[in-house]
Order: sequence, then C-alpha cells, then structure tokens
Amino acid sequence: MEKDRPEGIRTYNEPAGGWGALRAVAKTLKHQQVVAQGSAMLLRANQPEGFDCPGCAWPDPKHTSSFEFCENGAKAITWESTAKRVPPEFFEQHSVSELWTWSDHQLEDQGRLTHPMVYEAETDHYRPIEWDEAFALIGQELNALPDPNMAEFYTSGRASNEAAFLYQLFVRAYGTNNFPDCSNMCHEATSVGLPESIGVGKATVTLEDFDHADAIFSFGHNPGTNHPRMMTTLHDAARRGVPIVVFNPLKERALERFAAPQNPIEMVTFSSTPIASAYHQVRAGGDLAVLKGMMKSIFERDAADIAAGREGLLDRAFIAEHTVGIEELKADAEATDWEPILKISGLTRQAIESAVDVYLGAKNVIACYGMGLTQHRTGTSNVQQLANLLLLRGNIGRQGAGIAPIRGHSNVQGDRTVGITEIPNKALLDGMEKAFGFRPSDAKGHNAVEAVEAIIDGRSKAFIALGGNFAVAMADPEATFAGMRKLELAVHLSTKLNRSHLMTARTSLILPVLGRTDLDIQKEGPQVVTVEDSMSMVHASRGFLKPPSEALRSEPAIIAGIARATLGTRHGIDWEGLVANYDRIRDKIEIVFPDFRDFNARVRVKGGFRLTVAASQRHWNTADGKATFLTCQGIDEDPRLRAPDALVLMTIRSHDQYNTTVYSLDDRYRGVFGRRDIVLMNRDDLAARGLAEGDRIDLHALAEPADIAMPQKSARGFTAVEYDIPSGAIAGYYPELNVVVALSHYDRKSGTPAYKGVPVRVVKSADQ
Ligand SMILES: Nc1nc2c(c(=O)[nH]1)N[C@H]1C(S)=C(S)[C@@H](COP(=O)(O)OP(=O)(O)OC[C@H]3O[C@@H](n4cnc5c(=O)[nH]c(N)nc54)[C@H](O)[C@@H]3O)O[C@H]1N2
Ligand SMILES: Nc1nc2c(c(=O)[nH]1)N[C@H]1C(S)=C(S)[C@@H](COP(=O)(O)OP(=O)(O)OC[C@H]3O[C@@H](n4cnc5c(=O)[nH]c(N)nc54)[C@H](O)[C@@H]3O)O[C@H]1N2
Ligand SMILES: [Mo]
Repeated sequence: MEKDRPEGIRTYNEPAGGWGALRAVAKTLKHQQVVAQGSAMLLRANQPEGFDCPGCAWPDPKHTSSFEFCENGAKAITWESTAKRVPPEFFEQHSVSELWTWSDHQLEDQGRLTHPMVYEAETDHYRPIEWDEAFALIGQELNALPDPNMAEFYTSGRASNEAAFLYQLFVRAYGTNNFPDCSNMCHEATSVGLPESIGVGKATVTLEDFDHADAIFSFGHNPGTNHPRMMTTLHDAARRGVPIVVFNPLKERALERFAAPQNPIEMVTFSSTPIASAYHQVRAGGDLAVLKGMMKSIFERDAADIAAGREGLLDRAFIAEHTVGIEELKADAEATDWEPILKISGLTRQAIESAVDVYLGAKNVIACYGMGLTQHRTGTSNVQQLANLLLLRGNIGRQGAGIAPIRGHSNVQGDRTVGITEIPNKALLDGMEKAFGFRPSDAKGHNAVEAVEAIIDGRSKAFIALGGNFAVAMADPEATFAGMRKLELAVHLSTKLNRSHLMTARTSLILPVLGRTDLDIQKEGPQVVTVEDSMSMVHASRGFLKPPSEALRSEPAIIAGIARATLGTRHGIDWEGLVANYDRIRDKIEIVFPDFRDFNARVRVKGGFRLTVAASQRHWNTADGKATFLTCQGIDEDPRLRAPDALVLMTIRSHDQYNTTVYSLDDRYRGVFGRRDIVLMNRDDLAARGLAEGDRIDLHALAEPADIAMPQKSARGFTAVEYDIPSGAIAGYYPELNVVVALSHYDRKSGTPAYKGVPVRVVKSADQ
C-alpha cells in the first residue's frame, strides 16, 4: 500500500486485460454463484447458435466467431444469469421505504425478479399479482387518460428488435409518439448530427475496415471497460504498426497498453502491447478546439503546398463531386485563432500538429468516438466537426476509412432502426400503414428530457419502461424523483430490482422479463430474437438457460398482453399470433422497413446480414444529396467555464459498473478500490483551492443565467483524489454525481444531457 493515500486508493501498474481480467472473471462467477455452469455458459456468448452478449454493441469478427474473451461481457452475462432470486417473499420482508435506503448495488445484487408485483400503498409493500390482472390494470389506467400524449413509453437499449418493434406498434396504435429512449442520453448527438452531415446516423465502417485502416483516431471512449471486445481490434492494429491517436483527458489503461488474454505469449511472459501511438490529454470539452485546430492546420498546410506548386492535401476530387460547404468551413477555420484553441483544448500547438501529421500521413483513417464527444452542450457540433475532418480527405465511404460512433447498449441502435423514435418520418408512417392498415400520428413526441419535464409539470401521468432505470440515469434526481412519485401509473419491465421501481406511482407494477440468456418458448416453440450491432450487422440471439422462474414472460409477450388489454381488437392486430412465433413479427418489420428484406431467411444465415448504410457507398441522404461540411459557432462549450474558479466535471463509468448497475465498488484500472465517493483532480487545482488529497469536498454547479431562480445543485461529501487529469477538469462517477447536473443542462440541438461538461466549483466540505 502506498503511504498516506486515502483508503482504497492506489496506483495500478498492470496493463489492461491480462491476468487481472482473468482473476476478475473468476471472482464474478463466484459472487453470482454460477461457478458450475459458468464457463460453459460463457462459451455460448456471441456464437452462431448462442445469444448476443448483452454487454455492448461491438461487432464480432465476421459474426461467426468463436467466443472472444471479454471480462466485462462475462460480468454482464453472469449478472443476468445469477443464481440469486427476488421472489414475492422478498417483498413481503422488505417495505419500499426500507428498500429505498439500500444502495443501487444492493438492490440489483439481490438477483432476478421472479413474479409480477403490484404496489400496495396501505402496507408500503409490493405484492404478487396475476399477469392477466396486471395487464387489465394497465389497460384501465391507460384508457382512463384524457389524452394518449399524457403517457411516456421509455426504451432501454437491451430490448431486442422484435420487442422494440412490437412496443412501438402498441404505442403508436394507442396514439402517441412519446418515446423517451436511453439513446437520448447517449448517442443522440450522433443520430441528429451525422444525418445532417453524411445522411445517416450510424457508423460508416465495418469491422473489416479496421484491417485496412492506416491510422485510427479515438475520441472520448473507454474501450477497455465499455466495449472490451474492441481491444482485440485495437491490439491487432497496434501490432500491425497502425498509429492510434487518442484524445482523452484520462490516461485510460487499455488505451495505453493491453495484454490480450487469448495471446499465450503475452499471458505467460506478463508482457503487453502498447495501444496508443500518441496520447493527448485534452481538457474535457476541448475536442471542438482540437478538431478546429487540426482542420485549421490542414488548410494552412494545404495552402502552403498549393502556393509551392504541389498538389495540395485535400481530396479535391472527392470534395468537388460529393460535398458542399467547404468554403464556409475554411472561413471558420481561418477565423478561429490558435490562442483560444490551445487554451480550451489544454494541448500544445506541437501536439495538435503531430496529430495532423498522422492524419495526413495515412491514406485511410477511421475515427471512433463515444460519450466524451456526445455528452456535451456542443455534442452535435463535436460529432459534425469530426465528420468534417474525415471528409476533407475523402475518408468516408472508402475501404479502411470512416466514422465509427461506438454505441452503448447492445441493441440501442437496433431499437432506433425498428421504430423507437419520437419523430416518425414519412417512410415509417407509410410502412406502418402498409403493414397494419392504420396511419399513426405524425406529431412530434417527447424525448427523454421532455418526458421528464412533462412528468415534473404533471402534463404526463403514466410511465412505462421497457427495461432500464430511467429516473436514476437522468439528470437532477431531486426533481426527477419527485416527478416520478406524482405519476398515476408506473410500469417497469425489468430483469432486476432497481431504484426506479421504488418511486411508486398511484398504481405501480414491476413485470419480470426473460433476459438475453434465457430460453424463450412461445406457443409455436423456442424463439430467437435479433439485434443490430454498432456496425449495422443484424444477427440472431438465442437464449438457452432455464429461466429463473416459471412465471417470467418474454418482453414481446408482455407487450402483447398490455396491448391486448389496452386496445382490445382496435386496428385488428393479432397480438397473440405475433407472439406465438416471432417470425411473424419479423415479417411485419420487413414490410415497414424494406431494408430487412427476406429477414427471416437472412437472419438464419450464419453471421446475419448488414443493413444498408448509404454513406458507406457514398450516397448521401442529406437535404441536397451531398455530404455537408457544417460549421458551428466558436469552440467554447459553456461561458460559465470562463469563471476563474470554474472546473468542468465529467461523470463517467467505473470498470465495475454497467450504467446504473454497479457490479462492485472497484475501478481497478484507475486504482480505486471499494468506494465510489471520490473525485479525480489535478494537483494544481487541488493546491489552488487549498485542498489536499483525501480532503472531503463539495461540488456546486454553476447556475446558468436563466437558471438563477433554480435551487442550487450540489454534491456533498466526496473525497478528493489526486490524479493525472488536465488542470481545469475533474472526474467522478455516474450516477452518484447526477445530483449536480441540472435537467436543463443539455445540447440544444439533440437534447443529449451534457454529462461530461458540467461547470462546477469545488470547495472544502462544510462537514469535515
Ligand atoms: N462495462 C460496461 N460497458 C458498457 C457500459 C457500462 O456502463 N459498463 N455502458 C454502455 C453504454 S450505454 C454506453 S453509452 C457506452 C459508453 O462508453 P464510453 O463512451 O466509453 O463512456 P464513458 O465511460 O462514459 O466514458 C467516456 C470516455 O470519455 C472520456 N471523456 C470524458 N469527457 C471527455 C471529453 O470532453 N473529451 C474527450 N475526448 N474524452 C472525454 C472519459 O475519460 C472516458 O474515457 O458503453 C456501453 N458499455
Ligand atoms: N451522469 C451521467 N448520467 C448518464 C450517463 C453518463 O455517462 N453520466 N450515461 C447515460 C447513458 S449513455 C445511458 S445509455 C443511460 C442508461 O440508462 P438505462 O438504460 O435506463 O439504465 P441501465 O442502468 O442500463 O438499466 C439497468 C436496468 O435494466 C434492467 N434490465 C437489464 N437487462 C434487461 C433486459 O434484458 N430487459 C429488460 N426489460 N430490462 C433489463 C434491469 O432491471 C436493470 O436494473 O444513462 C445515462 N446517464
Ligand atoms: Mo448509453
């Protein structure tokens, strides 16, 4: 143990992956009591005949791979297939008020929910309810609302295509487009930003493109923790000598060096492979400055080349044939001065120029990014400027090149593809009419922030969640939680108990569902579902484990039950038939979305199939049919950050958590063990505030001018940890720190909460 460091904090020197990962898996299997079936079960993950790993949305090599080892995939799978159970007796023993005092970790760690439950206010306990009774109750409540737009229908990204499609069918038939979605908190900046730039809000690359890339840029994502199977790709690329340029305020271990658990030499010799060829610790929120700086340099160098009679550095043929807006972009780059670029990015001119050297030195460039770009007030602009950088040299729609938003939940992309959207377009409405004979409303519905606002204002009275832990994932728990408690109806389709279930409405139900790993048998036999990964590959997923209880139902079956009880025979939809055999759901998906042609046949081919991504073929589905260089004002994320004592807080995931699911209190690669109540700070920022490592601190959000009247958001009693993080930026864990994030703190273009760009002041805690 290092001397004088706070409890549980130490320096971790091992590479990512390697033996540390193997030890962690063994521990997880043991904790979830799945030792006996553990290894056999893990071997079915991402197999042609197995289930899709619920851990992340990274694709598999050729999608027919033998199992790729993945520590956090193993955690996600064992967490779901745990031997622990939450039966009705559990709720008999523990009142809702008592459970509220438990930690998020304790709640989920009780195991799988086994029976449908309804809340009884008189006793403050959940009690069991029969499925049909539950459906009838929900139908009654929904039909009692004066307007279907007073109900919110949330989706979390684990739902299969079949469940999500059926859900949107039910909700549209019921009469609203209120589809708050976990994607609204995540890659909405991508879904809004990229279609304007290149005509599609998805990755333009496939996994195979990485084999042909000459350079890889990584902005703001943490693959060692959040999409660990990507490490195989990065490890291979690094060993081939492909430069990997990282922009991240934190030195994430897996991006520094990684030992592949399947590589016997690295395992036996305790060696590892360096991943990043250059690691730029950009200040949080400094990416817009970096991107504009890189483009400014490229324009300058290009002009110099042209002046010297050389060919120039831009892909002029591509730009002329395929794009619009280059002049505006160039003018914007020229108008942006180096001084603010360097100040806001926190990087030196040499660092930015060296990244440009790599970019220009490579024929084919792939740029990957995650929440570090999207969860900012400038999220949409960040994404669009990254697209600009790639377009300058024709790095989109060519083998080995492209843009790669790294999606979060394992089927978050698929859910959007099959119709989970609050803004239905004409194609969707036409398709629905063709498949089901009615035309759904085209009125804009609510996204996640709008849904919470409507719930808080009392404009929305009912909330149904297809998975997730909505209230805890959202900003401003104080206001959000109070809003949820005013609802008339709250229904949660869930695998595990979480805090959202404890914010009870007048009528509250928990409906336990089968998970990805569970065998799903319907009237006509065992069923498969389908999912779409980050690279638009659609493939089948078959669970095979005996479900945790006979009372569980599948998500499609529950949605159909609710729909039948709510809509009766309205629109003549054969809910029972659709659920008896999911092939029938897929037949309907194919009618609504023609890109799924021959769905049932193609998904049964090993490896599945890829949906069309027009930009990959240089077809641009934008307003004017061209890829568009889009400019944005300035590089300054938030004027509040100009205050002399302001710091920018990024709220991030530990290595042992899955969103609001906290597997354990460790964050191994960052050297944090047994606690989450810490804030990572630069040494100078500590000193400037008269603080030392180990001090208890309070964080106060800086109010927006328009927000002055709002109660101040604060997070109190955290422990300061000295860390290698750029001065001006601090980091801590989500969801604990959501208390300092105001609901109004989001990217105006996409509604994505700015979870990585929260302006705060840090002071010594009042209670030391
Ligand atoms: N094990 C595990 N896997 C997961 C999840 C999980 O919680 N656990 N969650 C899933 C979901 S829903 C999602 S969306 C993804 C999330 O995956 P990521 O996108 O990797 O999400 P985060 O951990 O929030 O962190 C983002 C990274 O961005 C960096 N960062 C923060 N601010 C900035 C910035 O301003 N600029 C730059 N350049 N970098 C910045 C942080 O240091 C961190 O390394 O993972 C998915 N997979
Ligand atoms: N401050 C801050 N806040 C954030 C973020 C951040 O980086 N910082 N990240 C945001 C992001 S990217 C996201 S995606 C959201 C996540 O928001 P959500 O998707 O709403 O949250 P999860 O924590 O993934 O949901 C966990 C719950 O899902 C249920 N569940 C698990 N598997 C299944 C299943 O197969 N079916 C069903 N029906 N239920 C299941 C379990 O009951 C579990 O308790 O949080 C957002 N909030
Ligand atoms: Mo996400």
